[in-house]
Amino acid sequence: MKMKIPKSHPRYHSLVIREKLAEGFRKGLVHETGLIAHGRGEAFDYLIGERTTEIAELAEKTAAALLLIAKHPVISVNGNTASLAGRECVELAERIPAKIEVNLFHRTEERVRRIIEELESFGAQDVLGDRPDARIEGLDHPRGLCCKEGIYSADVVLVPLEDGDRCEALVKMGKRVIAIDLNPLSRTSQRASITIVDNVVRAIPNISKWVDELRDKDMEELRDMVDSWDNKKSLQKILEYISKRINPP
Ligand code: PTJ
Repeated sequence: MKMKIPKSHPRYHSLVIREKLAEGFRKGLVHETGLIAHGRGEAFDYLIGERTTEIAELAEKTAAALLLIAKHPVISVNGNTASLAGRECVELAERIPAKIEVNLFHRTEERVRRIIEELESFGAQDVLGDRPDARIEGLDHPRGLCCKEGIYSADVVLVPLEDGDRCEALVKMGKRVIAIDLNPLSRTSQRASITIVDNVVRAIPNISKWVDELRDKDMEELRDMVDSWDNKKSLQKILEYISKRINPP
């Protein structure tokens, strides 16, 4: 049952996000384990202060630059992402422009269809994912299914809430992977080309903001920005930031 959350509640924003996800579960968009994955994300969000850090802001800016220089960028959408930031993913895809492909860890045709319909309700067109005709190399289970004209041929893939195996497999295929993951220690975070340690709810609109700001820059400048990105260093900074919050000097 839907809960009405009073605005005065001290954890209002966090509860609204939870409610959105629960609604996504009731609508058949979110897998039941997506609720558990969200709990882990919430814990890390709490540790970073439930806001976009300067470190994440820079990652979001660099991600926007990479999406703008990409030849064939694709946004991979799963159940949690569709439910928490579906509209924002569609807006980002239009801005870049990029293709959207629904790619699920716990794949069922029914959930793929529902997520596509949800994205279409926000104006998305030609969402890929319901007729996979290729495989992510090295993943032989249904989550390896993908589309030739989408993830398979992409040079840059934005993957919010990814599982480590797939991220690694995409990198092995020579793609640059932008991950959004609140857990800086996850395998996804460690393997991605650019890791954004931020909530998908804040990260996607922020990447859109940077796409708008950077779109008139010349390609060389955007390339330099991307080439100078050091993902390991950024993850180290976020871990130092979290440890200082836990153990102030
Ligand atoms: O819809 P499906 O079938 O593709 O399934 C999606 C889930 C999320 C269930 C699946 O990909 C999964 O099991 O993921 P993991 O391995 O639990 O990883 C999810 C990661 O996302 C964890 O590291 C969480 O910290 C992180 N996370 C959770 N919620 C958010 C988040 N990161 C950013 N924003 C969030 N709101």
